[in-house]
Amino acid sequence: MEIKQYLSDKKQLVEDKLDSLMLAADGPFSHHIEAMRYSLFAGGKRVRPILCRASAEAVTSDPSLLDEALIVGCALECIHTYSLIHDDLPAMDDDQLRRGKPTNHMLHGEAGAILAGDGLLTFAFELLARPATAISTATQVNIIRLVAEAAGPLGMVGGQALDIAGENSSYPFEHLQTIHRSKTGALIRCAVQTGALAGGASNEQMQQLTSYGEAIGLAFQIVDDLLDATSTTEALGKSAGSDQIRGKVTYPAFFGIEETKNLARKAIEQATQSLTNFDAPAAPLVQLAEYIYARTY
Ligand code: GRG
Repeated sequence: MEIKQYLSDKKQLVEDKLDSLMLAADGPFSHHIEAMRYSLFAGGKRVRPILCRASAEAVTSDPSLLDEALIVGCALECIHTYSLIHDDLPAMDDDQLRRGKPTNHMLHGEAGAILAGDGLLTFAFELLARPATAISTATQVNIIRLVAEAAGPLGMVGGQALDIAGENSSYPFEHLQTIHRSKTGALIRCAVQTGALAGGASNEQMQQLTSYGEAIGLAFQIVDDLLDATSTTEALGKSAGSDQIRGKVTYPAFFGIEETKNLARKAIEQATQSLTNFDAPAAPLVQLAEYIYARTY
């Protein structure tokens, strides 16, 4: 299977599903919903929903379970988009460009962007808690708990707090790993875990997919550090070189570019090794790991 084709098919699936789930920008809340839609449909790679659905595919071929996983993936994309809107605010990274377009607050103002992020975060949980027929209420509650943990104070939000607190200071490598695992890795691992849960994975499959998710989550952020240090604003669609400007500790700052590439490779190998007990339906997960390593934006 050609990964480019797989990614483009699944990206379309995600776009269509997000469009069908997302509120329409009309009525009294139209400006607020327009601000949410602006960033949600600004051209993201949709890595988290694609991973969520691919993880379900590794354990089931039941179309209604795969659709549940896709909805969970769309909720994760709403959370991811909120995090980018807030990360770009003047109080945080103060960025003007995201996904090659003006950042949310440039168009909708700071208050509008804060509320667009708040709206997306809350709407994600509305999606996760919707009446579902294919999965049990217990599975739904487990998924909601995993998402809240991954997005919350010991996950993405906590990681962002540590990242900001650590600007212009030095700290041990173990602390950098904690930041990477929580700020970026937690939501990616959660995409894999929740897709597996929606698909009805066994405990053993959950353990193996969790190891896979942890490894690709770390690889994703290592590659992000590399791209920030080596790529251009034009290629990334967001400001390149910002880590150095903001005095952030990164993998390249610790290890240099070449060794950082080796460490990303090692994380990808760890990820694929976690999948050795899976059959052909897990092939997209192997290729997605390679895509995360080779991505250029
Ligand atoms: C503000 C609560 C809060 C959290 C922000 C994730 C995050 C925490 C900030 C984003 C900063 C950043 C550049 C992190 C690096 C990894 C990352 C999440 C990159 C962007 O994700 P992609 O590449 O983006 O999946 P697209 O645009 O393709 O969706």
